[in-house]
Amino acid sequence: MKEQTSPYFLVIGLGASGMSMAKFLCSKGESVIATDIDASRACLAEELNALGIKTEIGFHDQKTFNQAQALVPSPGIPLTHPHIKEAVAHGVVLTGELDIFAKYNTLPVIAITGTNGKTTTTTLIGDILRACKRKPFVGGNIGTPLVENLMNKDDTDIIVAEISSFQLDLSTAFRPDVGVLLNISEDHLDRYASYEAYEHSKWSLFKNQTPSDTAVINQAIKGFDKKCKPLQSRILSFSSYRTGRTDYAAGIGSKDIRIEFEGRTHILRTDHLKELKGAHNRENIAAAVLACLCTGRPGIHDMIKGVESFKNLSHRMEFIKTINQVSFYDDSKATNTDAVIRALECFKRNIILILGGREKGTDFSLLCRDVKKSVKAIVSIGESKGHVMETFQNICPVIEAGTMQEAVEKGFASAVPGDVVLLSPACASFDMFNNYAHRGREFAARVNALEDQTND
Ligand code: UMA
Repeated sequence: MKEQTSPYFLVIGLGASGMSMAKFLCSKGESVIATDIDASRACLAEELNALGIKTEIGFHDQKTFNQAQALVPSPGIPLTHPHIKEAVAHGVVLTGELDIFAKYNTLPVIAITGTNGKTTTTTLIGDILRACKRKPFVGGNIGTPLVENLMNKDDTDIIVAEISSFQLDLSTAFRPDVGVLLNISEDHLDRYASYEAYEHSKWSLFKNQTPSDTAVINQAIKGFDKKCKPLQSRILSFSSYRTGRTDYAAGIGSKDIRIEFEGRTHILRTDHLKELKGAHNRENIAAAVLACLCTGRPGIHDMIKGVESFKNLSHRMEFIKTINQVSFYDDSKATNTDAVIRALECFKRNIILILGGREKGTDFSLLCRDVKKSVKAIVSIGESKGHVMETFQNICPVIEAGTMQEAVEKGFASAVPGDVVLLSPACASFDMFNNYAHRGREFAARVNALEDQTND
């Protein structure tokens, strides 16, 4: 392939995001070079080469970075990467999926961010809109890059986008018609200089909104009033009844949600929703319903049908099975402490907790109060074993396990009938697995193998 002389976009990383981005930019007639540090991505590079895209695989070349018109890093690549820093210092523009998507997209966008519940709420909004006869494209951090919709438009009439802080950090122009901020708690502190920097990233979802746009925000987020002040958007907030405030668009009780929207009140019963249990899911429902109400007044009955059709997602409090009256749950998606607290709240007691993995600046002590209340023993896995032992050894028995098989077997051995063995690790999975889904599948496989052994 000949030397690239014209201005080009450098797509960095050939995971889901980078592959779609390289193909999309190429389809728009842009010159593209794609690079990935991992030599095993060579087969993916062939697919791009066939489209005329030059690739640099198994290495990153500083010269290629410095001579680019713009860098498009994949969201998982830190912006402190030395090659990126040097190129930016040379004046190379940094951009990302959200801005490139915003430039070409013509459809209304609902964008959802938050530390936890993003995927559930994004899926739920998709379900509600479908029940209201809309044709949503559901993508973003949830798995399918947004630019995929620009390449295969079909009959989509609205975009529902799960957005991560990493994606927001690369955006200057993204402006969703409806932005949803579910909650903020400690996460990704290996990537951010401080918790405040992470918070700032999450709130930046609204920074380009105008008075014709809507921000759906949880009142329980720290600094809610102060952070809302500079926003230009119409604000629809949701809150638990218990706070005593009444200036919300959705009030959340223990069995229902009261929606006040444009002069009308709707009461949504939630106690029958088996797939959306817990206070955190009532928040997700409230946010989803408010976001959908902004999309052309859908009928409340259709919206309720959409909520009722929701099916629980894999690796989020997913029931695997019961063996000798011990229940096993896969909550592998719980990669931060707040998500683990939500999981513990669902059972309240008799929990054997499988905890640990690759830390992200994780402060395990945030779990101490809930572990004291509801956890009988911890089985610790992964790189964080020492930190887990140090934090919890005076609270409950901590048992170390080298593999997921050992973790499941030791968890089962510590349990008595009526107990729950819960994989809810509070950590990333990359020390032992390819991703959280791989970790969850391995857990389920080991539980199934255990059942076979106990039946022998
Ligand atoms: N790489 C390099 N150079 C480096 C480092 C990495 O080339 O210095 C390469 C790797 O070899 C690999 C690629 O970069 O080939 C990986 O890029 P990536 O980590 O961005 O992964 P993608 O597969 O592109 O997935 C990304 C999101 N990943 C992250 O934000 C970490 C996915 O979110 C998202 O679904 C996907 O784009 C589509 O939009 C996952 C995630 O964990 C689910 N998100 C975080 C979260 O939810 O907490 C934010």
